Amino acid sequence: MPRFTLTTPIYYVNGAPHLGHAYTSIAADVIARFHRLDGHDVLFLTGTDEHGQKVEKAAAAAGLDPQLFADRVSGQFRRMASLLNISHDDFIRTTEPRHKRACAELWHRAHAAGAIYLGHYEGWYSVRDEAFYGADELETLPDGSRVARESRAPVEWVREPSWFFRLSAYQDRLIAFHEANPDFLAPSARRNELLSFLKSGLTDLSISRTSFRWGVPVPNDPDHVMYVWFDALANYLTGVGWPDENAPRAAFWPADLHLVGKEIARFHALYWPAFLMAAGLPLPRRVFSHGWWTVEGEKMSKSAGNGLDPETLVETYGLDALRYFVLREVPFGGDGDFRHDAIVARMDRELANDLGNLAQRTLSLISRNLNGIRPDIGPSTEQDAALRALAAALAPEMRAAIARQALADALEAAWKLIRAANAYIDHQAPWALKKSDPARMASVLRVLLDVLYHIAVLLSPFMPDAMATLLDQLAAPAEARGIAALATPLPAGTQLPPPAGIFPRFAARATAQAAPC
Ligand code: ME8
Repeated sequence: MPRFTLTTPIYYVNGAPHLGHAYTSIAADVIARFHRLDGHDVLFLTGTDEHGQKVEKAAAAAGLDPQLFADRVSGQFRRMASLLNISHDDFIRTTEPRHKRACAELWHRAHAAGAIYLGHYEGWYSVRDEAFYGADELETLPDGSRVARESRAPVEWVREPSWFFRLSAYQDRLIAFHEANPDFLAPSARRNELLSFLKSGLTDLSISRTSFRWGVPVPNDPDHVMYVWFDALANYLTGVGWPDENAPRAAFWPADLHLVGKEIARFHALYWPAFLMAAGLPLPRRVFSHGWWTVEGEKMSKSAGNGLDPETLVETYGLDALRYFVLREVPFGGDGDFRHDAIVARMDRELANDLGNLAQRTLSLISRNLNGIRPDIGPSTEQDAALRALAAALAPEMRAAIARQALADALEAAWKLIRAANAYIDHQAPWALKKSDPARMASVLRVLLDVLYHIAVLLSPFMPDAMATLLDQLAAPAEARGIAALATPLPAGTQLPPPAGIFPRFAARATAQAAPC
């Protein structure tokens, strides 16, 4: 069985989860579910990033020991995953012993390869971004303080002994790697940015700190803790059981896909490959960096405290509508602004009208006119064949889109079929055929059932609960819910359950509350 390993970033525990984190997790979940549906052996990793000065400071501000603080916030991320129906196989916490072991081993190997040396660090550091900045990346404010130009985070001058990673020595290999693997970092605009950064020259990277304690200790130098990104990136190895070569998941490395937000593309497409090269480990196959959600034009962030709460969003719109909307509204890779009217419009127009009505009309005609019995496949007209061909093309089309992480394109392919099926039902008018041509009515309804079957299976990664309900209504047995099963028509003669609506209009959602934005 082909394997597929994918990851989300591990989220910092310095604040509560918001829509931005939900977004990456939902996108990764859709990709993981699609691969499982396609018969792959999937390893889907997520988790929390719990070390660093930012967490130490947030814990102090909350009056808590950092571990207790991390336990609490990590628990919130775990609950977010469960609320969003995220089907991860593991949840990695960087404070776990298995992770500290992986970090120490990665360090050892890079050190043994001569890629790590002891020096002094001096420079501008932002606690909030956990990053060092060059003077050219800063802006001086009227009060004389400095901030990082892009993130607006304050920076401070830091001087301390530090272990360095010899990043400069990897510059040529990294350039050669990116040139030989043009699909490694997507979308391509980010790759171009990265290549010009790479070609402008790399300086060695400070990878340890002595100014705070909350981190993984540096092997053989306990005054130092590891730089949080060295620690964090290693989580992907922790997740496959590394360095245990006999770990049941050892064969799941290298990862096929790291999904990340655009602000951390550089860490994943530059530092991470360099660390792995130093340790003599295979590199991941792809990094896809998506865009940012804003609320009223402002980037959501834990530091700014303007994040939309995933729980409120789920209560207001329903989980599957939220999952659908965030992936449909914005081409994956681009930025989006979350607007209440936009999600309501899509719920009503696309979910309730286009898909909900198609299912409702088909299933209630079968219930009323055919006693709810699944009809046989009849003689095929040209229109029947055209619609069936469109349905049969959906799986390969969605598979190709998902392989490029073009999640909105995958949804558009499904909607092309849904719109064609709506045009077909209007044109064939099966409700008018009951007396004049009942055999043709049954054939038309059977074509529509088969289209709904394809749609329900192929949209199930996006909307697992709603599509499971639709598959129940189609009486599709559990073993007929994968992509390979679509090649075999469901047998005629099965009794379908009484039809019930799948997607209520927004106004009809009994639990609808005040809009969160
Ligand atoms: O960066 N829009 O953690 P983090 C879209 N711990 N996605 C967003 C978003 C927004 N407004 N805000 C956050 C870290 N995200 C590190 C990662 S990985 C080895 C270490 C998503 O809690 C997006 O995926 O700041 C982004 O990259 C991630 O959350 C950052 O989460």
